[in-house]
Amino acid sequence: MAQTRTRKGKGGKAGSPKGGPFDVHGVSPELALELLREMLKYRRFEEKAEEAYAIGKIGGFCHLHIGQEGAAAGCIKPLSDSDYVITAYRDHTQAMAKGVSPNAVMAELFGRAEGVSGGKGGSMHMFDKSVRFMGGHGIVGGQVPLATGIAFRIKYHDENDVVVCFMGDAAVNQGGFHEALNMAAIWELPAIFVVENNRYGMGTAFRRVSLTDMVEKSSPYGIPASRVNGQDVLATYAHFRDLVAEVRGGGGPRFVDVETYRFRGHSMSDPVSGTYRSKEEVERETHEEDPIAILRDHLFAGGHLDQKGLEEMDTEARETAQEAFELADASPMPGPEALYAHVWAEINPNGRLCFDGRGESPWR
Ligand SMILES: Cc1ncc(C[n+]2csc(CCOP(=O)(O)OP(=O)(O)O)c2C)c(N)n1
Ligand SMILES: [Mg+2]
Repeated sequence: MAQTRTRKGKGGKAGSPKGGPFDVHGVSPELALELLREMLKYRRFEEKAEEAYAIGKIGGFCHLHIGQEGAAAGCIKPLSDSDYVITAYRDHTQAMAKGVSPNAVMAELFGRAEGVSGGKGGSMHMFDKSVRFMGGHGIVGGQVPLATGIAFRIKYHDENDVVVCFMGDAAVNQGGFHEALNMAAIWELPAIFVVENNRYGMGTAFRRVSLTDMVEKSSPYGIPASRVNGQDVLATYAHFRDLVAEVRGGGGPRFVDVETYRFRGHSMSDPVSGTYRSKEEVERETHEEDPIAILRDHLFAGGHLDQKGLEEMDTEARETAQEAFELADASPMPGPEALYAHVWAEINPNGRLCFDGRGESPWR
């Protein structure tokens, strides 16, 4: 299923918050406003993280999701609480979309004890099984076989959940991707494999490393594929709403090429543009294909949002990010005992793998 790119608008005009009919992909105005609120929260959070990195509060690797918010909001919103999400290292906003608090994500970025992974994971390793967010994985493509494993578990226990597995475009050339898709296909597992196709793996354009189109990558395994414009969050939401229903209904795995664009460099150490992509391209994409501006303009045009409403939403998003920054900064560093936590695994009397004598498996 191919979706066309969204009509571009200039936006910014105030309108009445009580507007006329709004029927974009069958999404209600209330839900559209919620998606805008979510995306603004992710955008302001990432900008705050960028700022914190620049003043040395965050160290090590840090990959921002700015520009790709539509993928996190649109693909995760249709899921239920008990569904699973797993992703690569560009994971801050997916963690928040699945229910991790911005405070716990920011504290993790700061390497603090109150971080979602106790300060030991950092930017690439957000993990919270209580909301079924299964990471944050630094090895390109490493999460794909894990997703197949989670989907196998769901089917084995005859449960009704689905797993959404995000990956970057570079992951589809990893061996594990192909093994994992094949197994998911033959066992008809409830998995949706999602490529957040921002066109580049670090400085390498996808077209330079693949002679075939992204949507063809799952065809050797018989997995139905589709493509959606990730900068149009309403189209993305509607597409995933339908896919999740099909997969939950026993339809087997799906593969989706979500077209998006990375507005920043690959990580905090890279420039926004370089020899691999032009300034003009970055300018065009960031100005004309910003998922937040596109949805804002839809809502303005339908009269469901005005400038004042937008500013209120934005202030709220900035306050959330600021609070996360301040709490993270005030949070203690992990104590020396953290060195020994999550190191040893044991089998408990119920035959389950457990850590630190807590009698629970990280996977339940
Ligand atoms: C197996 C493996 N090889 C190489 C790397 C180094 N590396 C880190 S990110 C990256 C590019 C990945 O690009 P993509 O999958 O498109 O994700 P994006 O950064 O665009 O979100 C590479 C090659 C790695 N982490 N893992
Ligand atoms: Mg990429």
